[in-house]
Amino acid sequence: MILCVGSTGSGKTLMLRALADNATPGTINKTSQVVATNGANIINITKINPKKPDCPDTVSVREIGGTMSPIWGNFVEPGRTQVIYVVDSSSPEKIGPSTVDLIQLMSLPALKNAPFLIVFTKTDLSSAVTVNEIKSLMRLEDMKEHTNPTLSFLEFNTEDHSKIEPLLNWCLQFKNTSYAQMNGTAF
Ligand SMILES: Nc1nc2c(ncn2[C@@H]2O[C@H](COP(=O)(O)OP(=O)(O)O)[C@@H](O)[C@H]2O)c(=O)[nH]1
Ligand SMILES: [Mg+2]
Repeated sequence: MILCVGSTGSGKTLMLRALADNATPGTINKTSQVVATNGANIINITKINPKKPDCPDTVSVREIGGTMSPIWGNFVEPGRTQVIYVVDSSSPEKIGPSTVDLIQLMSLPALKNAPFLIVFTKTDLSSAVTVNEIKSLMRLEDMKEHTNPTLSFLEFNTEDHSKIEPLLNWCLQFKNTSYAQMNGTAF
């Protein structure tokens, strides 16, 4: 399962909701989500495959709130977890703590070489720091070179519909095989 983590208020819930709804810009209700996620949400993301409309591609993402960072590792299954790490590009003051949390998560033996995606959120805001600047502040290229070569990067904001598709495609690489698609052969 994909684990979606990052600091409180970084935009995880809205991003996952946009993926789940395949939303168009402006349709994401930003005011309804005023309570931080304290527990863990599981969101199913589905994309209809035009060749097989009866068997949509589905992947489950578990969101875990920023206040639970000390126990993020408890949700990791060795070899079976992928990580979306959300960084709020409009809050430079959170970049330090986000870097520390990321290093701790990445250094878990159970996540060695696990697929890791960093998503820079809220890039629509004028206060947002550029993606290149955050990458350099967090030394993400060094992490990619020395710690986890799978590390990849995307940006996301709720105002730009074109940001949904790349994220959706990254998630769907890890789609669950539905029972209907197994056709008995998987057993
Ligand atoms: N402008 C803008 N605001 C966003 C965006 N994503 C999230 N927000 C704001 O950030 C707040 C926290 O988002 P939420 O998804 O609940 O964060 P979470 O705690 O990481 O799940 C929301 O209430 C929105 O106001 C975005 O892409 N653009
Ligand atoms: Mg949340």
